[in-house]
Amino acid sequence: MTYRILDTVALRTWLAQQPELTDRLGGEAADWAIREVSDGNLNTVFLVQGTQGAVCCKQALPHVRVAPDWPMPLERALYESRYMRTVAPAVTGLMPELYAYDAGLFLIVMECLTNHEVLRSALIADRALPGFSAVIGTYVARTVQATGWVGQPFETGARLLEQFSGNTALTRITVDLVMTDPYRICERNPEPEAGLRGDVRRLQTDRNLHNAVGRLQGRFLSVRQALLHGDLHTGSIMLDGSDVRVIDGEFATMGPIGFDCGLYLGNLALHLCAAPHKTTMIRHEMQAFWNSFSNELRASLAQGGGDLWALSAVGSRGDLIGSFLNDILRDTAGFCGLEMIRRTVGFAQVSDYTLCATHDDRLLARQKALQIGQTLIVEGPSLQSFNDVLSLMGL
Ligand code: SR1
Ligand code: MG
Repeated sequence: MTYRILDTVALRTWLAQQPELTDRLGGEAADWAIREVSDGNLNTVFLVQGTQGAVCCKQALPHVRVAPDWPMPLERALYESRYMRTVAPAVTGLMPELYAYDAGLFLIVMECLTNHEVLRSALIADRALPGFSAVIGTYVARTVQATGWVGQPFETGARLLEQFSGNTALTRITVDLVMTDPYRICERNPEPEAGLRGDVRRLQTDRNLHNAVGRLQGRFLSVRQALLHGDLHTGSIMLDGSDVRVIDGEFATMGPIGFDCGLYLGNLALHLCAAPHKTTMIRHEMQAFWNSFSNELRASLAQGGGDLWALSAVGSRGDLIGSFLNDILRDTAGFCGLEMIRRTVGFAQVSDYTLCATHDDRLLARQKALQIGQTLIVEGPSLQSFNDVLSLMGL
């Protein structure tokens, strides 16, 4: 099918020609209820409700949806579908099921999470049932075990490198928006409010900070430990009670495991800055994430399976696993800091700050996020335990 941007009419026509999807939806095409629910920065999303079932359709646009002047290659949909196929066997029930991918339309058709809510919105509205972070920890540990050099024969990592190294357009977004723009004058950065200008100037001139950011850029671009989700923020997670699903794997790339961990924790930390009265809950979620992630990864690595460490007897592998997890912890702290800063002063900011009751509260929340972010970036390489990470966040 030749590429064209779908509206509800064109999508209905296309769906009606897909026997597997019409069976799933049931009834006649004219009876299906189709509505656009696009919410993210990049793509259009439609929910289609038939008489027997529903599907979610996500199409890549040739530009950034929220910035139409910013061209963006369509291939991100291919990488997202590839990511879903790659990790699905390891994370059954933790992501939507992929039903179909149309290579010409750059269209993903997947399970419709009708009753789920985006985690960021659920947190803001105080509707998130505690315990979601333990599921995310499990999700990250399982994707690492299934795709990382440590958990699999090296041929698996080599194949994944080939399959995902072409996802350069979205990796470019991450390199620019997460690791570069907040630390330089750049027209993509929104004009900071007056009270934040001094903080932003410091971000752009602190040599020590720039060296630490440079180190993290190097880790992100050269450490190929496992297949990352690549954009694991609280807007990439959906909840329905205790049913937790990870969505939006279009930024998938081989990279350092601490990147996924850091982005997730960074978004919880941002929520905490905006809603300091939720300290106990957020601290608990952060700890639950790290416990489930590190315990599950440690247990699976102790069993072996990869070529890495194959020489060490099962009994002595513990030392290597311990130092590997420490490296992940240090990366996690640094990437968490980068995420906090870019979501506070960069192109793609977060709605959590709308929780602040007054302008002054919001300014203080943002300043706190910038301060914690810088500390995590600079101190990250010397951290020894997850408690150290929590302490740097004032927890
Ligand atoms: C131009 S895309 C901006 C941001 O939205 C995505 O969700 C990623 O987080 C990206 O950095
Ligand atoms: Mg997204």
